[in-house]
Amino acid sequence: MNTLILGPGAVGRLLALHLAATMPVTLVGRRELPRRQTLTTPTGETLSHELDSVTPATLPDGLADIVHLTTKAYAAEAAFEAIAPGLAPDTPLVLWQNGYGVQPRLSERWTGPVLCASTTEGAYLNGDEGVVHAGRGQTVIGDLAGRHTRLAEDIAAGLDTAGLTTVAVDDIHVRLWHKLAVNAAINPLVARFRIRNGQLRDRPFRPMVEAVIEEVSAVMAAEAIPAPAAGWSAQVWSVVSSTANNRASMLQDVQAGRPTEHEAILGPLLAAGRHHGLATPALAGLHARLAETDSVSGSVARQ
Ligand code: KPL
Repeated sequence: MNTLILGPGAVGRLLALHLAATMPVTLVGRRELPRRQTLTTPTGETLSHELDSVTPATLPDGLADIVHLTTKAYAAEAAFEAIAPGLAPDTPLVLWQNGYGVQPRLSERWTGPVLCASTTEGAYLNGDEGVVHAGRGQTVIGDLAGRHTRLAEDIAAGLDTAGLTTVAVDDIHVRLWHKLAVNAAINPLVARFRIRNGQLRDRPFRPMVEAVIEEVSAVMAAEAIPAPAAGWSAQVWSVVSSTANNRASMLQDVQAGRPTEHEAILGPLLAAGRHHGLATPALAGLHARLAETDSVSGSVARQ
């Protein structure tokens, strides 16, 4: 089973280096990477594999039996469009993006089965040569219409055998919204104020988080997304505590002058709020602020 990993960032290379022990894997990115890639495990061991690395222009047609799309949310559709003409129309596609936007759109558009994955695995890149698996997590996988249960189980079993704890679920839509809700309460604020997650517990940030949670809870209730067992507030504060020392992904993006995933994370909440006639001033303020930051860093990057 030839596996394509489209988007060789941290999650992409984490997948590639796990799967490479069990099947042929090709990385597809904007530029070719060194063939020898190294995985540093959470216990500090290093494992190396030789991986093929190509660009969309040098990818041979018909190579993929399955595609894992692991780009950032804002880059996913363009990246997929660049390789889609060379894929068999029934090729399974697995989406690993944050937020909720790419998933319904590509599920609608792609001719083959589309699955969505949501993961709490922690990883960061170690330059061009490899990836550090910083903390073990869990991955869930399923499709939005519940039509590909068997395929989700097979892919989950393959990832699990490769060493990434994964289960197939029949409520991936709810799982994606839950992750989005927690991300919305943490990521935009830490990116806006350039702080680590744990600092959200202190003044003046705590009431800002509470204001976001209140808006998110109202939107989730209106969308009929069930709250986590402990409630939204407890869920968010528990993630803040367990990731207290993290520089969240959106903060890392802002600090590196990269675009953020604010549209994928806040956009669906704002759209759902509008649809249900709910006021979401805290979410709207964060969205506007991050859009401004993105356009400034974008214009600096373009100079
Ligand atoms: O998933 C995360 C991220 O960094 O994107 C959180 C939950 C905010 C942890 O840092």
